Amino acid sequence: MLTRLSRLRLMEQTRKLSQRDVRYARLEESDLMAFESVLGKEAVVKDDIANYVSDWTRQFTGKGSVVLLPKTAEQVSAVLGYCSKRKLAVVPQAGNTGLVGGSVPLFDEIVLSTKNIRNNFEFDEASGVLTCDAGFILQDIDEKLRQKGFMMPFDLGAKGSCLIGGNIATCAGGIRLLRYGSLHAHLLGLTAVLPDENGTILKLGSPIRKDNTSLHTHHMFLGSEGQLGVITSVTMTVVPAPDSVCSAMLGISSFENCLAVLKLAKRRLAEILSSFEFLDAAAMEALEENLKLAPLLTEKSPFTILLETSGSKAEHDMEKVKNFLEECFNEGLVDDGVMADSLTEANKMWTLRESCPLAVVRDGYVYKHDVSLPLPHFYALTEEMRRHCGDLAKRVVTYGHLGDGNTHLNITSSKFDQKLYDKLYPYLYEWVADHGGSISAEHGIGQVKMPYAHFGKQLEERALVQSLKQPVQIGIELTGLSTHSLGSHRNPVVVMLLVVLILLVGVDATDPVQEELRHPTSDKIIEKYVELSMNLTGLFNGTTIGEEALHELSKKIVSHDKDPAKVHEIYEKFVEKLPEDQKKVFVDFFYDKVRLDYMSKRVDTILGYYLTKHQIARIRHIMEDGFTVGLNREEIMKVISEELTKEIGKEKAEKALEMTVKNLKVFAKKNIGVLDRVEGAFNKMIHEEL
Ligand code: 2HG
Ligand code: ZN
Repeated sequence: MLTRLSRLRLMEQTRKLSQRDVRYARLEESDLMAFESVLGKEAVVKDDIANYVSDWTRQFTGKGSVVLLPKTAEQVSAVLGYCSKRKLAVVPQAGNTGLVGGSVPLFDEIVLSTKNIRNNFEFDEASGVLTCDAGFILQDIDEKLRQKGFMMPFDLGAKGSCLIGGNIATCAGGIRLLRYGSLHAHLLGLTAVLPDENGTILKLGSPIRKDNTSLHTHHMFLGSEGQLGVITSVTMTVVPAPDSVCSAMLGISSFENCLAVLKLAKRRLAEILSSFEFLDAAAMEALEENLKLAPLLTEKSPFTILLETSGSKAEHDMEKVKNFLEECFNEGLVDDGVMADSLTEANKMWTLRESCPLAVVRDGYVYKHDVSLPLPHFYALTEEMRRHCGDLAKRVVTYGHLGDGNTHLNITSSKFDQKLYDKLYPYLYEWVADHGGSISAEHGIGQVKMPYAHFGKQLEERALVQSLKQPVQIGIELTGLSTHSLGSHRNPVVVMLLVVLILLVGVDATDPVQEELRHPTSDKIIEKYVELSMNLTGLFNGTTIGEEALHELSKKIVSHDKDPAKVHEIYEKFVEKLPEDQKKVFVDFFYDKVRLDYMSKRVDTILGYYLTKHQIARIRHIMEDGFTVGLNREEIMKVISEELTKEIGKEKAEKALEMTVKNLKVFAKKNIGVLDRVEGAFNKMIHEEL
């Protein structure tokens, strides 16, 4: 169960998402005129833009008031260069078929749609290499290629409206990954425009198959969700279209048998196995009840598998599939099954699978999940969530790409239900990370998973990602999609708790104040603003320093995040204006906060060496709970040590605690009195929250 403090933390995160980013300028009439002069009047759209500012699920709607429709990379460059100079926020958008709210404005960003960038299309049959503009629709590309005996190596339900540039930006997976591999196996290069003052046009990679002359920079854009720049053209390999395709639907009574069938299919069908899709009984029910799509199997089975082979010789493939099915029946792995005898029959099978997203939406509201799990845990997640949600959920439905370990767990209710939401998060994502899974398999992070993006990821990896992103994000940050934030979501209670609790206290040669003021890894000012504001108001709660003044101060500090001299100046001006009694209170508390933030980062780094981020988060929850129910320091230490031992074994747990305590002791020595003051403030806050 989520504690009150954990809920507060989530509310804090939600609040972060609902505030306008103060770094960005507001759009003015003169900006629209500038866009019109670059793109032409018809490409600057202000009316009927509902479909651009809302996502497919209609769960995310931004306040953007203009959509730009450039036709070339040069036009994108002119727009981004202009926006960068003017500090106007932009959200890139392709087909807007995403399911995580990643391609619509968070606030009032300009939508830059790539759908009209579709002039160049070149395909070389000898090498199988395609170069085309980012705005081509996946299905249109596929149809063009099929005329020449080729096809795209991936396929997905949204093929009729998703765009190739968006597919690359999300690293789309789909139903044939099992056979042709992920887009990393196919992407050879791309053109992208950076959001800097020059609107730099980057041409990365090349159309040749082997090119090891440099870092494979184009692969950084795969799955980057628009964070790095706007993709305007793509170069990739495609595959010969198969001469024979065979689909079969199987009814299976246990999940264990589904895995046994998968194992056998990989062995017996080997190179021709192209899809292994999964639907549970709840998915079948939703299809029948909400879309009137009847099941194709006569028996109702707890699990349905849709299997596809793609090969070059029909008789040979058919024989293989028949033998395989026979073996499945003989082994008692399959209870019921049909093979498609015609394209119409195959289409009926695929309609069932591809209509699942629509079927669940019809229940009213859907909490969507796209996660990867090691196969033994694939369906255990569904069972766990069914148990966990109880009557709160209308339906707990699972379909997905079992062959890739990618499950789409869709939990429905008739309308948005805060209770169900609170029950689901962060519990579900913690469960996934704890079981060795990924919280985003193929749909990306977007707005939906932003607060959990760090689950299961090593601190060092996130730091590396951040450092790689920085040189690219030299101008404006493309918002909406720029969600892989490194920003800490720490609230002051937790920061203090960590220090107070283990109780001891240092800092090495680096000056903590300078360290904080530099904000070296600051990536989203809004997060900084909310965090700083909350920390300051929390810390000064009960003093004579007013909240308004602290919000104002936070805003100013984060707006000049990159300029330490300016931050100092702001800070000093603020202190100067305070009456004498407040001056002292502020200086003391402010420096305490800065020191503690610094120390807390160090502790995270130390613990991060032994624990994953979500394990650290859990330890923090335990500490909070312990404090909230009134355990003393020794008792809390004991609980933590037991919990750590459970997670990483006794030896490592002891080492992690020893290192943490050692660092905290040094801190205490160098910052005499800080911990006592913080402990006092912490106790006061806990009382107020209860
Ligand atoms: C699919 O595989 C898509 O059908 C959508 O990735 C998944 O609706 C979903 O959750
Ligand atoms: Zn999928």
